[in-house]
Amino acid sequence: MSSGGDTAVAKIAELVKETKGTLCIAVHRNADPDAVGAALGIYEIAQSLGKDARLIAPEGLEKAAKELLKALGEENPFSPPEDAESCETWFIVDTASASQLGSISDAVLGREYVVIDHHARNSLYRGKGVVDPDAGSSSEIVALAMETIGLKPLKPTATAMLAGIIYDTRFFRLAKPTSFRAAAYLLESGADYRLVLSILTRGRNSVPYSEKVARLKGVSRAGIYRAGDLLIAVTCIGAYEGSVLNALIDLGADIAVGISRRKDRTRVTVRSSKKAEEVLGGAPSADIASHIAAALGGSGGGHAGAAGAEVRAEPLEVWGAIASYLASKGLRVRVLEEGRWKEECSD
Ligand SMILES: [Mn+2]
Repeated sequence: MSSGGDTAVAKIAELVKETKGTLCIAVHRNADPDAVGAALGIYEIAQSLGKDARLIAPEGLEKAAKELLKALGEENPFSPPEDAESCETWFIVDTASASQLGSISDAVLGREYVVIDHHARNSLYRGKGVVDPDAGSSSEIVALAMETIGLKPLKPTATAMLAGIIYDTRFFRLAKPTSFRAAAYLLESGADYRLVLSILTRGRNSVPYSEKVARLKGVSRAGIYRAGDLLIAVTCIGAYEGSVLNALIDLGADIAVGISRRKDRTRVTVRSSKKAEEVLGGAPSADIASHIAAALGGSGGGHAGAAGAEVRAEPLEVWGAIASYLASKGLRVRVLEEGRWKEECSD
C-alpha cells in the first residue's frame, strides 16, 4: 500500500493542484507537533497554488503543539470540527485510522481525500497520497514535497515542520535519511532551530512530580546485566513503567524490563533498543514478552521496541524466563550489578 519515495513526494503538489473546491487539511485528534507541522506545510502549498484551504483539528491539539503555535506567535490556525461540513476535498495528515479523525470521520470519508503519513499501518489510505513508513515524520514528507517544487516555507511554517521532525524522531534518535534532508531544507528556509529545542525540551520540566520520583527510584534500584554486547537493566516499579524504562534505554540499556507486583499477578513491561533488534532479530520486546507469557502461563505481546506481559509468577521466575530467552539466542547473562530490584519486588 505504501507509495513512498521521491517520485511519490514529487506528486504531492500535483495532488493539491487537482483538488476542487474548498480544500480542508485534517490532523488526528489531540494533534502533535508533527501533525501540525505537516498540516501547515500542506496549507502553504495549497495557498501557493491559489486554493481555498482550511485547517481542521477534530479534537484539539496536544500540549507541545499548543506551545509551539504560541511560541510562533500564531493564533490557533485550526478551525473547529463543525466547519468540516463545508469541505469539498481533504488532505489527511499524520493520521493512521478513521478513529483518529474523531467527530469529523464521516465528513472526511464521504469525500475525496488524500493521505500523507508515515505510520507502518494506515487503514485510511485508498491509493491517493504518500504513506511512507521509511520516513521519520509526516512533516519531513511535506518538507521534501515543498523542496521538489522549489517552495520555501515561511519562517513559522518551517519552524513548525522542523519541530514536527524533531518531535517524531525523538530528537533524531529515530531519524531516517529523509529526516535530515528535510531538516536541512527547513533550516535553509529560515526555521528557528533554537526555538524548536527550547519548546520541545521545556515539556521535560513539566513531567509530573510523581513521575520524576518513579523514574529516579526505578533507575536507582535497577540491576544491570550483560548478555553478549547487550546491556540489560531490570527494575521493580509500580507506576509510570513506560517512562522509567524509556529513561533506562536513554541511559544506555539495550533491554529494559520493569517488574510490577500486583495482588495475584506480576506485570512485566519491556522496552528495547535498535541494537537489541539487530543482535536478537525479530521483535525483541514482543518476543521477550511472549516468551515470558509462554514460559510462565499468562499473556504477552507488543511491538519490537515496546511490549508487556502479565503472569501469575514470582519476579525471580520472570527473570529466569528472560534469561532462558537470551540463552535460546546463544547469550549467557552475566551480572554487572545486582541492584536492589529483587528486594524491592520480593514482598
Ligand atoms: Mn507523525
